Amino acid sequence: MTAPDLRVLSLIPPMTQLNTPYPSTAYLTGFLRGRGVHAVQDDLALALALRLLSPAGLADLKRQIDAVPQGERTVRVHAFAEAYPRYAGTIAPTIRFLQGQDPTLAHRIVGRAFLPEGPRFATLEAYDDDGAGPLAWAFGALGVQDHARHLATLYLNDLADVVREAVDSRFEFVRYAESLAQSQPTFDPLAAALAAPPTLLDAYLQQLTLDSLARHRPTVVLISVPFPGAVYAAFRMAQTIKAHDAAITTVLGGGYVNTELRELTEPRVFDYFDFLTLDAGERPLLALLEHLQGRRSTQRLVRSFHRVDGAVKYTNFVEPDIAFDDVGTPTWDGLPLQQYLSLLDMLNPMHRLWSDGRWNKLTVAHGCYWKKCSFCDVSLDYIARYDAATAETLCDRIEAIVAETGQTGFHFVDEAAPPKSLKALAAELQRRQLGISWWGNIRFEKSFTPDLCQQLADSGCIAISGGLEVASDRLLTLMKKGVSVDQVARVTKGFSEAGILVHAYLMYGFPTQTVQDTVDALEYVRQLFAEGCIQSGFWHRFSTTVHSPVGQTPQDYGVQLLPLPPVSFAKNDIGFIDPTGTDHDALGRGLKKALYNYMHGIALEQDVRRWFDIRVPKPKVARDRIARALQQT
Ligand code: B12
Repeated sequence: MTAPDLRVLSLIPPMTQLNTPYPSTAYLTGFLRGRGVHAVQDDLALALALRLLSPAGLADLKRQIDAVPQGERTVRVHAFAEAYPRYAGTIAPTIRFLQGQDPTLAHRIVGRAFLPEGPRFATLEAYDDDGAGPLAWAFGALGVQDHARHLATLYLNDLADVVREAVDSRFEFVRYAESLAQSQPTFDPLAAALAAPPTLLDAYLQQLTLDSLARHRPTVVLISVPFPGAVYAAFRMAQTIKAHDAAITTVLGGGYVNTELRELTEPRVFDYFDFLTLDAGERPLLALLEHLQGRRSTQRLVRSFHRVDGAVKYTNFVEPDIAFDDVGTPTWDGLPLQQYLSLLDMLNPMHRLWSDGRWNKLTVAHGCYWKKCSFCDVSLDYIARYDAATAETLCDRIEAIVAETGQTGFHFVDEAAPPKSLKALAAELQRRQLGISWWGNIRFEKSFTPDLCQQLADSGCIAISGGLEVASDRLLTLMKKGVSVDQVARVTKGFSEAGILVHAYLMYGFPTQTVQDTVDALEYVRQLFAEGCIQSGFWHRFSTTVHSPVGQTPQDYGVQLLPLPPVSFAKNDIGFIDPTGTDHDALGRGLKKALYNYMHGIALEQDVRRWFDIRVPKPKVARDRIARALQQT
């Protein structure tokens, strides 16, 4: 397709993450360029953070605080105002340090006299619950750079607290005003927020949007909302674009739309956006661009919402999606790759990979090859439509991305990368001698043999995460996870022995889960750490979504859904009643405490009951259960 008259700008709204760009605009821009469309991109999440975290940004913050009477300031805000000259003097060098542009500053930062230290630094001295000791001890194991990055991250977190308390209570570095969009049945809260006078952050975003328009002079702006925490800003950006030039076509898409806005009937959304599209963006966009060129009627749009005579209309003229082999190579061209911030927030080794380092993001396949887990949105396209590419195609993409970005780290963003594809990919990476590092999410399949784990490590795999969910064979079967605890033990041991960091996604609160199940799950997890199978983990509280099997056939899981109010906007989470009546909140506290300590190698031999602050039964799992599982092959 040639489209000389169309100029497409793709934007990432605040906030997503600060260490690397969220990949949707890179995918769409790469795809559109491959089809001859003039396409460019900007990351306004990073731009907003850098605008705020600058000497001029802190001066604006201080001015706003000065307008508040002393007596009305919170303790944090007061502390910031007192120490303002030190913040103003340190912000620019600290940002440069976090961008990796001035590493020698680390020595001054770890000296603890350079950065002003607000309340967030108290965590360094605080004793963590039950035994881990002051967090500071962990720095014994960290180098100077990491230690300094952690301190600089605390400094930024202090500033984010001040912004929240003085300027905009909805602000966080990885989500912004999330509650206005997440599972919000009506548009009313968002509409009210959008009608309110702009906060300092809104004003910045407005200016950044106008700057981007001036730079790129687009005729079409694609705004991508992967998560609820990017939605408010997306609407603010669209508001600015429409006020600036109503003739610019605005389009909204991304993971949030694909998940939560499928039943949209709210016409006010179209005061901001001309079109919304669902699922993989490539095919709907081609159709839409043809429409904008007058070559296709609105009746032939693909998976698109628009407004007709004041009502929302959904059109899905069925055309096949673009095969994953043909979507082309994402491009990061136009994004300021040297300006992302490598933050070191938590000492959880896997979370560290999420927020630290500029990873190129790439999918090994579209969708999930398993698509059965009953807690997952298996009915949606991004899970249900499995479509793989050859190892040659993937390696071509990898080579092109390394050549373009100069960076060799890859995060494979699949829900669960397929073992067969990973094996072929590893062989091709080795054959071409591409010295990349990579990590991503997998399922703990039997097919990950120790030999395959070693081959993956040799091809550059440094870490994997996978779901152990509730470590209980009964519940793993009920949730159709397709793995057993013993199998997870053997597979994770294989990865660990190959030198690959293993992170387990853990879940609690699944339908019918009893206190005994939870205690037993923790006992398994304890043993997996003690036996060196896993090094990292995180407990998520189970929640039901409307597109998951639990949300669709709750009776199969022994639970009853709570009715939802009428929905005209977002629909996702849904409450449920579990007749088991287990107090998961109380148990969750114990699980998190235990895991935190296990990740530091602490108390691995002790009875798991010690972590709970409520009375719990003895584990029914034998203390050598995992050791025995590891002896079997
Ligand atoms: C990898 C991943 C992560 C990683 C990395 C996140 C990151 N910042 O890069 C980790 C594990 C850290 C993560 C965290 C979270 N995630 Co996540 N994550 C994913 C996953 C599996 C892939 C995302 C990805 O990179 N896809 C590749 C890109 C290219 O695909 P895409 O963004 O969907 O873009 C395509 C289309 O959507 C469309 N499109 C996109 N934008 C636009 C715009 C326009 C205008 C158009 C026309 C089309 C279009 O075209 C693109 C190409 O086809 C998705 C599920 C999935 N399979 O997509 C969930 C998903 C996006 N995550 C989700 C959530 C909720 C989160 C968290 C908020 C969870 C939490 N509570 O903490 C956090 C937020 C983290 C953050 N602030 O950055 C949800 C969002 C659903 C929702 N309710 O909005 C998803 C959909 C999974 C789910 N169903 O739960 N996540």
